[in-house]
Amino acid sequence: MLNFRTAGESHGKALIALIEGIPAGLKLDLDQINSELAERQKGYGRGGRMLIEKDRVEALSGLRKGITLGSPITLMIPNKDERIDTAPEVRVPRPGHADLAGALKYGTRDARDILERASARETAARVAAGAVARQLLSRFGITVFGYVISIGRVFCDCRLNVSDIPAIRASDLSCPDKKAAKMMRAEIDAAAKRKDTVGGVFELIAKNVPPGLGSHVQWDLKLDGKIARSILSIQAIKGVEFGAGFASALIPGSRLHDSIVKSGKRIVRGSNNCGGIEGGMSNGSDIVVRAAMKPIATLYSPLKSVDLVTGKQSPASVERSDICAVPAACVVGEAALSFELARALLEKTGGDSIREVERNMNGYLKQAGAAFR
Ligand code: EPS
Repeated sequence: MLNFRTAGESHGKALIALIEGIPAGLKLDLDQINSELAERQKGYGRGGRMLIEKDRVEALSGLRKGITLGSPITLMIPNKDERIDTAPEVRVPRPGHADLAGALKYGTRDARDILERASARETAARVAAGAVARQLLSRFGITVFGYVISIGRVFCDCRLNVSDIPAIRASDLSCPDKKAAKMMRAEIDAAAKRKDTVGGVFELIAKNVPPGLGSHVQWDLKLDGKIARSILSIQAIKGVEFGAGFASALIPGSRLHDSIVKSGKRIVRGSNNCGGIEGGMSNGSDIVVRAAMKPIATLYSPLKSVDLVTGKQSPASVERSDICAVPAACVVGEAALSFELARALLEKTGGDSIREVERNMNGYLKQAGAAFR
């Protein structure tokens, strides 16, 4: 089964992604992975760390002449800001971060032991793993992209498509609506001036996903459940919704559910309020997921906290951080969605080599999916 693990601390030697289950015979473009990593690093509102790092992968295993062998793939991203042994202790936990819960759990008074791994720096490794999954998906014509819908109280009222990807990438906020992006920048500047931080919402879309990925037969096999878990596990994500999401609760069934329409030989849907997933399975429509990111927990005007050594009330520790990291989280979200879709695709098709996967997929599409393509 396709899976990945990450290792590495924020200021340790490196971050690692270990990916198992990618079939043999897939040509991996490392430049493509690096460009995803660069995308994660950009974004208006990012802090000083991004000026230090230039994230790039080194492939340590799983490839021969740039082609996957079917064996575990190890990707390493070295940290330029490596100083874990000399970095100062963090004795006053930051509200909203993993500091306090982690310190209590591990019985330490130095939250540095916790934050080094809890840091969103770890998401660089997730993006590397997701970029590998994305290359597998593109063999099957599946595209995943995302964009920022809101920063703080500023919303972009756009519905974007694959043709908008270059404009999304060209935007420092992953939002090609120039008017909205200008107001988003102002929202970030205002937060910075107040010594505050700001969150937002991003939307992810997967196009050309064949129907029948995931399963209705068991709770933990449902595709929406798997995608939601993966996205909710991204640092600072507090909410996930599919299609009409929370608004589904307000709309009557007669208007919410997506009619099934015959169009020539094809079966198409009248709308996509379900976000491309019904009964825990992809239904052939675009998969549409949104995620809400809370504001970054490190505040330059710190909240009340307690010194874990003296036991006295004290302002929370201040670490170098970002004012806003929603565009970066959007890239991590794309990686998470890509990986879950690649896993679901391989669960459907099986196959040790990419040719075997293609053969199985083509057979399946001939039987069931052709009507949807
Ligand atoms: C991040 C690296 C971190 C932070 C941020 C994300 O770098 P440093 O802690 O050295 O400044 O910029 O992490 C957090 C916001 C957090 O709360 O942990 C990165 O590479 O994305």
